[in-house]
Amino acid sequence: MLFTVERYAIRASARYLRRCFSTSVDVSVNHSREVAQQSNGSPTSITSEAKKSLRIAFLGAPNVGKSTLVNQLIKRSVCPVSCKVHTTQAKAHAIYCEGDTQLVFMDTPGMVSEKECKKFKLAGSFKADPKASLQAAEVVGIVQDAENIYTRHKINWNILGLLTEDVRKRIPVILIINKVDRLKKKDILLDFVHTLTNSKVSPDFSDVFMISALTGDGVDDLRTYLLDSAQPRAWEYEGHVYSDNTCEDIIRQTVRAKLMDILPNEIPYGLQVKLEHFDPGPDDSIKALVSVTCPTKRIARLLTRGSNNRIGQIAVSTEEALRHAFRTSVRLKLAVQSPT
Ligand SMILES: Nc1nc2c(ncn2[C@@H]2O[C@H](COP(=O)(O)OP(=O)(O)OP(=O)(O)O)[C@@H](O)[C@H]2O)c(=O)[nH]1
Ligand SMILES: [Mg+2]
Repeated sequence: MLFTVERYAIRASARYLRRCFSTSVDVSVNHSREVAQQSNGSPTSITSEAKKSLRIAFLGAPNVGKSTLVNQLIKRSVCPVSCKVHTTQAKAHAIYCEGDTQLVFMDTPGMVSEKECKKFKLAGSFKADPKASLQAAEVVGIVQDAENIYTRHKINWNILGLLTEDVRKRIPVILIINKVDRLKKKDILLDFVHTLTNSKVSPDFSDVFMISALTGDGVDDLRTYLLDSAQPRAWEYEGHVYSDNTCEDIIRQTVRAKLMDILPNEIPYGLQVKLEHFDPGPDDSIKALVSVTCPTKRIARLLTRGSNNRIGQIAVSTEEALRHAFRTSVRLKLAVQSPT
């Protein structure tokens, strides 16, 4: 172990306390005209010998906040986020450049067992993608949900299964305790971090971070740590690229995530979301038409009728997220379809 538990618990808590008195990351929507351009760094002026890079995979149980964290780290909402499980269905790269350094974050679907995969009829990517991301990673971040009293003190078994001896020797593993904003008593936090780091089955964590991906608390520290850990190497992506997904994928996934946020129970999992029309204008603005096909008329009515105008709310919140992703003006139309 690089640090004793006590030492890094103290370091981590000091970091946490410091953050409690500092201002949080600004995640306000930026309307500047900038599609597929990083706002920071000027890659063309950096020689390839001076460049540094790091690939980071995030693993965690479903809904712990992996995608929220990736979005905060790259300062764009490119990964779909919702309050329900299984929002992320396949791995995606999100890229952040600062000065001479490029960080490639790998967002992954929440870890599930073979049994859960079969039970919920999940795509093969739920099993394959965390493993593939781990293979490609140079640092792995295990994300734990501080709010979940049932799971916060133990590392998910499916993750432990992937962290073989070989992987543990090859890749530094960091522990990321997320959703600390949900804890009223901070001593609870130190208690379960102590349990996690002392557990015989846990890997030897290189460091521990206590963060809130939602408010941005602690995320700057994590980003700085990763920037400092980057290796001299050519960049994997050109400096203007911030996702390996297309704009079309990001639009479709964001609509799906907003449907998951607003519709109850299992309903959103049965909807088909399709990008029908995508029109990037000459002024960099984006117009898009997305169809949402419902399995029954009743579900279509749930979206379109009633005083709460669910489909209108979804359009507004999707546009907001997409403006934050693309940093340009976005006009979105949603068409609800049902069987005739
Ligand atoms: N209070 C609080 N909520 C958070 C935080 N981070 C994420 N969330 C919320 O947790 C929920 C799940 O976030 P996601 O980022 O979609 O989680 P995920 O781990 O990517 O989930 P899957 O892709 O389904 O595995 C969303 O409602 C987020 O707003 C946090 O730091 N604090
Ligand atoms: Mg996710």
